[in-house]
Amino acid sequence: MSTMKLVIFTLLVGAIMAQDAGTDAPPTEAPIEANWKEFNGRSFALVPKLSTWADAQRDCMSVNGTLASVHNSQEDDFLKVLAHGQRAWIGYSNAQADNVWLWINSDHSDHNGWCDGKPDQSGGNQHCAVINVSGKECWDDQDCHTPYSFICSHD
Ligand SMILES: [Ca+2]
Repeated sequence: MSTMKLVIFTLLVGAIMAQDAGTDAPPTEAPIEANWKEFNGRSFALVPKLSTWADAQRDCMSVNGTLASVHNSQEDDFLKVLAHGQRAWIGYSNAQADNVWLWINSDHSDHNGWCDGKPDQSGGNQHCAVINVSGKECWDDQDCHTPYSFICSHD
């Protein structure tokens, strides 16, 4: 009798494990697709996964987006709220030349939200833009290798 119970228990555990194996991506993998939020005809997603700027861009590209471009102050305000006031990478970089800030998706937007005195190239190695710096709701240039959450966009 106890052998029979053991067999049933084993079968049950096996069935539960088989069911688990069939579920989707593990919770550590942020489902960016599920996070898209519409704003004025564009889509943005906060990804709360601490990443370098390059890794963030690669993750955004995996869902047919890029790190976010920002077209105007309305979008800028929307993103600051979307990021819950926390620092987050956007797709703005001067990696090619110190005085030339470019959007990673080749947008022509000339909007920027730099904090007073920024970008400042502090330490000489800051080539990527982050929003919500120091609770000031504006942008700063930071070392692209710093792990931050990030915002993707697609049009
Ligand atoms: Ca800076």
